[in-house]
Amino acid sequence: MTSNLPLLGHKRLAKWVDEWAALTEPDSVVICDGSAEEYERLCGELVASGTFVPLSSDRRPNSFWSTSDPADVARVEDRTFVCSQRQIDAGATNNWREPQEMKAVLRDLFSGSMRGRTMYVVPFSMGPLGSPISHIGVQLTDSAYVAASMRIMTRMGSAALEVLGEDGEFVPCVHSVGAPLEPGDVDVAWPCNADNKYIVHFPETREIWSYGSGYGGNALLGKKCFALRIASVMAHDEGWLAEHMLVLKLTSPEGEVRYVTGAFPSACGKTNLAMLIPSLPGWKVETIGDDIAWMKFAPDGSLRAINPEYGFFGVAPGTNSRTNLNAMLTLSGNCIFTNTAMTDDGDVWWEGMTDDPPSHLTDWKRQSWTPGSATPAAHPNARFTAPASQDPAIAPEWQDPEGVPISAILFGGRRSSVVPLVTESFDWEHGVFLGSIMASETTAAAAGAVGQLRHDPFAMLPFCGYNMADYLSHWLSLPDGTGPRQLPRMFYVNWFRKDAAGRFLWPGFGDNSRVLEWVFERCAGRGEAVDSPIGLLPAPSAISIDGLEVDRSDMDTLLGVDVEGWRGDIPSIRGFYEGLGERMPDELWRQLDNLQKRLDDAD
Ligand code: SAT
Ligand code: MN
Repeated sequence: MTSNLPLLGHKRLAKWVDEWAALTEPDSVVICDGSAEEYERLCGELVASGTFVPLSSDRRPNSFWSTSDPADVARVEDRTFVCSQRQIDAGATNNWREPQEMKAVLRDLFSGSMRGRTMYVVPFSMGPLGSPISHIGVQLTDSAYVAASMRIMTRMGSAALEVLGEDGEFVPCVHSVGAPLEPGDVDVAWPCNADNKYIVHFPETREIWSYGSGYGGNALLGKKCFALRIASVMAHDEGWLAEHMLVLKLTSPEGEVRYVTGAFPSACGKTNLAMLIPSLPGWKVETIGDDIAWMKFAPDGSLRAINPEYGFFGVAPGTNSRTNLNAMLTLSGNCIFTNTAMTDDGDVWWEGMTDDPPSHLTDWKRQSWTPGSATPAAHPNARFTAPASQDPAIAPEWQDPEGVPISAILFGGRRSSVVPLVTESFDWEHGVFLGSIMASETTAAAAGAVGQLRHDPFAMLPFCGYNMADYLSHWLSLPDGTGPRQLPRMFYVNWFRKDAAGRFLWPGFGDNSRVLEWVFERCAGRGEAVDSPIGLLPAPSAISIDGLEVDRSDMDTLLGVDVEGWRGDIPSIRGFYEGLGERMPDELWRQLDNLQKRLDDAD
């Protein structure tokens, strides 16, 4: 075995790498330095192995197209485990196994699993290097695709090792695609072990072991596994927040600035909202992050957020210059595309990118495709991996190690009925209640049925690394810190309301700035609100519809209280709360009873 291990001055790290190399038996071990030369070398190897197809240097310079095994296209929630010592600490919403038992199963699988491959040692910082809010991880992986992607998605390489020094703390992340090569074996373009996927978290020891998948959140372990599941546990224990939230900067025509976070489930428009071009004149939205926020209270009482990531792993289908021009510009080069289609002249294409598809494509299964074909050219969960720094709307302070002060938190899901365009919570506790009753129609971001309504509190259902009831208590406890705390206002939004004919009532995208304006005005102590059984609603005409095709009666539906609809939701919320178990906080049960009473009184 060849290796550049002597470069590791961190003894615990070197020992850990040695142990895993001995178990997984790679041909060689390479410590990634994060340099451009190394990235070029990795991409060259991926082209040689057929994983990457280089795109036309005129159309997408320094960019690559790849397609996965059709059995490895999304996060696998049924194969994702939280292995705390006690099952109750993983809670009702996580798959659980006794940690030592799970480790025994996985050790067998990892044994020899990197044979014939290189083990990359990928040091990375989640968050700006050296920020008091950042943390370091080190991922071992036998996938060059993952190592290359990690360089886009995280601050990867020697700089992260330097922060670690000789004795720094890191979250150990082990990843194998589970496809060892014996002498004479020919590799495939997308090695994986489709029938044996395990995405496993050991919250108490802050470890991640991932086996069998090479796709997205299953394999780029800094993202959902570390920055959400493990970090949510760290945040709970240490009094901060690791959340599935975009972070945006909103500037009014008068030049006033507010920062807003938003929790939305996967594939519900976080990237679009974070890069939005307001239809309202004079307003400006800039991006801090599009998927994850880490937040801590600063000594002055403000809640400070950083984006722990360095790139975007965004849903491609539906993205175009009308829905998200800034994303399209971000994708102009230096990107990896996975499971999109490829054009005959070496560019990418996906459903919704242009009004009419090209006359011929290679689809995500690498088959010839023509318009009218029975299957989509791009997989619905096709993704781009793009450097955040290329976003024309990236805020200058997006890498500020101190983070940005948050004034408002949005919660939202895909709800074709019942939930209004926007509601503000009465207070913090009611805001936590609104976050806890979020529900959303499922999307292609996770394997399984699409379009089914499921409860997804704070958009964290698949990402909370501990008992969801404890998570909700953690949110309830935040006002009680030592010293003054400036708590953000909370809003429940829904861009996805439809009429009886199935038509979207709200145009969304750039017009969501009209809702952001009201949020901004509320934070500034101005915007007008009216009381309702479900929360504070914008006063009629508080949301501008100038220039929209939306008429007043649509607005009445969008901003009205569907008393019967809400009452219809209550049994399912009760059932969900009951399912969360004995640790479910009394405050939220009381909130639910109060909502029921207010709805009954409204009759
Ligand atoms: O988890 S992924 O990063 O693959 C996609 C998502 O669910 O947001
Ligand atoms: Mn996400």
